Amino acid sequence: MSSVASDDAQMYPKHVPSADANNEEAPHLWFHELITPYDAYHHGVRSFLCAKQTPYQSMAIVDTGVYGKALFLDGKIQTAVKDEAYYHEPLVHAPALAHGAPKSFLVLGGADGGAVREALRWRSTEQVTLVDIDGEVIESCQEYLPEIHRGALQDPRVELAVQDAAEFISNNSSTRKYDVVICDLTDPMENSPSLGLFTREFFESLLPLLSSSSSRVSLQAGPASLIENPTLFPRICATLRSVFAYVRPYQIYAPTYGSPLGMALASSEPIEFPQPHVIDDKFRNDISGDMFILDGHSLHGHFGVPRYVSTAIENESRIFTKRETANAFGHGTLL
Ligand code: SPD
Repeated sequence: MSSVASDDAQMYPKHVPSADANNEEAPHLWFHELITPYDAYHHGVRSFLCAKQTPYQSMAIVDTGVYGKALFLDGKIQTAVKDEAYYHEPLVHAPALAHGAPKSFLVLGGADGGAVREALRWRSTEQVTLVDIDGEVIESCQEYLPEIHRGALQDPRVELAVQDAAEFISNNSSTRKYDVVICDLTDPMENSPSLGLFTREFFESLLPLLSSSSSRVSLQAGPASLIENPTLFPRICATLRSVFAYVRPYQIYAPTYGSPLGMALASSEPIEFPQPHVIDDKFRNDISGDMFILDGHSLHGHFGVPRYVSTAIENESRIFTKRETANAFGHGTLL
C-alpha cells in the first residue's frame, strides 16, 4: 500500500551536523534545561519559528543549530529533527516487533507525529489513532516540523482525536481494540498534562482496549541514569508490573536529552524477540523504508540495561497511583 508516510520514509534525514552551525558564533539565546538541581543542558537558539502559551503548556519550536529544529514544551526539549529517530524507532518498533504483525496502533501524546509516522511503516498497519490533548501543539508541529511528521497525519489510515488521553480511553473502552498502545508522553512533572498517565489506574484503564494477549504497550519512562532520578524509572516499571504480568525495561540514548532515557514494554504474555538476523529479515520484509537506528543487534542492545538499573527495577515495589503521582524533576527557562 502506498502512502504519504511510507513514500517519505525514503527522505530520512541524515545525521550530518550542519557545517555552518559549527562555524557560527555562539547564540545569544539559550534554553536552560535543568536535568538535576545541579546540572543543566543548554540548547542554543538560532531562530524562533513559533512560541506560545497553550491552555496546557508553553510551547516553542526553534532552530537549535546542529540538532536542527526542535520542539520544547514547558522549556524541556521533546524532539529534534536530527536525533528524533533515536527515540521514535525504539518506542514504536520494539512493541510492534514483539507483537509480530500489528494492524492497529493507539498513540497517546505524540503531537509531533513522529510515532505515528513510524507506526505507518509497518505493512500490516491498517489503523493508527493519535490522541493528544493539545491541538495547538499538533497544529504548530504540522506547520513547522514536517521533517518529523512527514505527512503522517494526512495518511488515510490515521484518525486524530484532540482529547485528554484518559477521557478518550474511558469513552472508548468498550468499542475500540488495539494491537499496540504507545504512550509518547512528556515527563510526569508536577502540573504536566501527562502526570495522571503514569499511574496504576491509567494503566488498568488500557486493558479493555487491548485486542488480545499479543497486544503490547510501550512508554517512555524517565531517565535511565538513576543518578539523576533514582526512583522514577524503577517505580514506573513497578507500576506497570502491578497491572501487566510481563514488563521489560529498555533504554535509548538521544543526545538532545542529555542522558539515557528509560522505556518499558508491558504485556499480559511473555515479551520475546527473535534472533538478530531474524529481526533484520523482518524489518526488511515487513517495514517500508530503511531504519536509521534499529537493526537486530541494536534492538537487543536497547534491552541490555546496566546491572544497577535492572537491579533497582527488580527491587522496586512502590507504585504510582492517582493519590501518589510520579515525581519527574526538571524545568526549562529561556536565558
Ligand atoms: N525528557 C524528555 C522526554 C521526551 C518525551 N516526549 C518526546 C515526544 C516525542 N514525540
